[in-house]
Amino acid sequence: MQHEPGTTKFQIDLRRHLREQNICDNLVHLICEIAEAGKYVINAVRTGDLGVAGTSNLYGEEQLALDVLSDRIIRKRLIHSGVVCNVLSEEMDEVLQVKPEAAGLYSVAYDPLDGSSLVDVNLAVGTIVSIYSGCDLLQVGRKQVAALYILYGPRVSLVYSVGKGVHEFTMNHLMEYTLTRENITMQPAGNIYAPGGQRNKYCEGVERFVRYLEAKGAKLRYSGGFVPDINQVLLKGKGIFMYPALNGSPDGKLRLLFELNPMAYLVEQAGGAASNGRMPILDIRPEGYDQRVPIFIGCREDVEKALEFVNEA
Ligand code: AFP
Repeated sequence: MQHEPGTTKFQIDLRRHLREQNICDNLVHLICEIAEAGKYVINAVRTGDLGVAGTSNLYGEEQLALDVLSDRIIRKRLIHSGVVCNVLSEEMDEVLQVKPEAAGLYSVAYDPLDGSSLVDVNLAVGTIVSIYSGCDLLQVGRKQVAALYILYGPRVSLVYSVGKGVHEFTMNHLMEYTLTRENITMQPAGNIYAPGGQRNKYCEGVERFVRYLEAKGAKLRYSGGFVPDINQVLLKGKGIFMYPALNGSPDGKLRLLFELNPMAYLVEQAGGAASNGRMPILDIRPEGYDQRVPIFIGCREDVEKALEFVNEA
């Protein structure tokens, strides 16, 4: 295959696949830039300093050096991409305006290294990205034009959708991505469940739902990393992840903009569902950048069953 000058096989694979989706060239470029940043993030994860950065994000969480470094790598790429209007990461205190105009540009909300506290025990972590057209980052999730995650596990994989199915690329020994799964689809129901949070703080309905799952033989699969846990449910095509409202934390833990909207977009594209217990995640109008929301996400029938238990109680 004749490579275009200045591009590697990796970009042609991903770039070519993106071009086949008949989307705007700026969006193709943006997703390729984010994918390219992933190469530097995985290098930092594998070799970087696990020490504490000595700073904290607006949630008061101490920022690990890797959080800060990953955030900087991705933000730099976005700024220099030339196609970004506004940027906001989970590690930033406020929106960064890169360009004032909106036409032909995109805004990006991202979690640079979700689960970073798991790196020092060598568990999988990931980058989660949500992309909107224009400058408004408080649009409902259904308005996303693309969503993706990069999973830094035994292998590095990138899963994306631009609204035309969900596709997985896996990084080879040359750090090039090759298409490994196309049009990923989920089964109506599954047999694994990932129960986030402390079970003794679950409301009655969620507790009864978990007992229902156990009674039907579902297996508990929970790593504490949102990206690998969702990736397992999505790629096995069966099961449900939940981080429900807890006694004392009515909004759960996970953040709408940086974690739930992009994952809900991908899972719905694969035929699954994502709800806060009352309505689809993608229909929630964000009230603020740091909004947290309870989540039930995975196979459609499993999510529907969860809602039955939650709303019955
Ligand atoms: P950290 O980024 O602080 O490690 O939290 C990871 C996370 O946001 C998400 O990746 C997990 O699904 C969730 O927290 C796990 O939370 P619990 O440890 O409370 O189950």
